[in-house]
Amino acid sequence: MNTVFQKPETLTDVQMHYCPGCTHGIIHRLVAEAIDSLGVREQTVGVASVGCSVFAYDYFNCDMQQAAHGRAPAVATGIKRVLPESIVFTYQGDGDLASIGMAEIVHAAARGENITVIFVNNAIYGMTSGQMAPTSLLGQKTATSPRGRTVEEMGYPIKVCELLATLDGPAYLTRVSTHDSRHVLQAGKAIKKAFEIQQQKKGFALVEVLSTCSVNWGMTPVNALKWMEENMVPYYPLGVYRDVTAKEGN
Ligand SMILES: Cc1ncc(C[n+]2csc(CCOP(=O)(O)OP(=O)(O)O)c2C)c(N)n1
Repeated sequence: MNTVFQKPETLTDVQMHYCPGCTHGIIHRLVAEAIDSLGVREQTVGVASVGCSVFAYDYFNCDMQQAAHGRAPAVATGIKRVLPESIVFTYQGDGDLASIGMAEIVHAAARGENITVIFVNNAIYGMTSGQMAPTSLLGQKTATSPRGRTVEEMGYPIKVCELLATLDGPAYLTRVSTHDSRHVLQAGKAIKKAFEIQQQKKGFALVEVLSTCSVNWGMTPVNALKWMEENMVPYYPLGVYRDVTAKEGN
């Protein structure tokens, strides 16, 4: 019998702790598949951030380092500069990357650090039970915006890909989604490309992956996917915001 589907080598056997309907697990798998397919597991170092994915070091079967909240791009910068032949990625939520870690990511992108950033945008602080994130949508009810986010009180949600695209440093910026299987496949391709960019020493690559948080959104897993498609995708348009390889015709 042929094996047609199996766990990627870059995932351990540890059972993930994610809530039903959360797409962190799918995104872990896509990252692991990309590392497997490029054959770089032995030289890869992942940087786990703080948030629901804090235990990523238990789930990825490669070298992992834990960073303080928001500081993953700085930790990744250090690892990559000391070990330039390694493949270094960060895995960060939107609270981690776009709130406490905003300065870190902007400067790593501006420096054009040759690292891969997986940015999981679920529009909320998941781990700490649903406070408003910089990416929470207008009108979105969270623990700290119980009547819904308003421009008057909280300002506008931050579009990270668009913001980083104002810098000259990044080599690859793209936004993908996990709301259905077609988009999950596209997300996998983007994540693989973000690792290839690093392999080719082209510089900073970030993939923003729209993700669910059904428990803190107060929805069933199915409704959370639908809400993501109907509300997050229109505000956070999917697509490529920078691709230096496009100019080269690759
Ligand atoms: C210095 C510091 N401040 C605050 C916290 C509390 N904290 C832990 S996770 C988190 C937010 C995580 O949200 P996000 O990055 O969106 O990831 P998610 O859990 O949604 O995947 C916060 C504020 C902390 N651990 N350390």
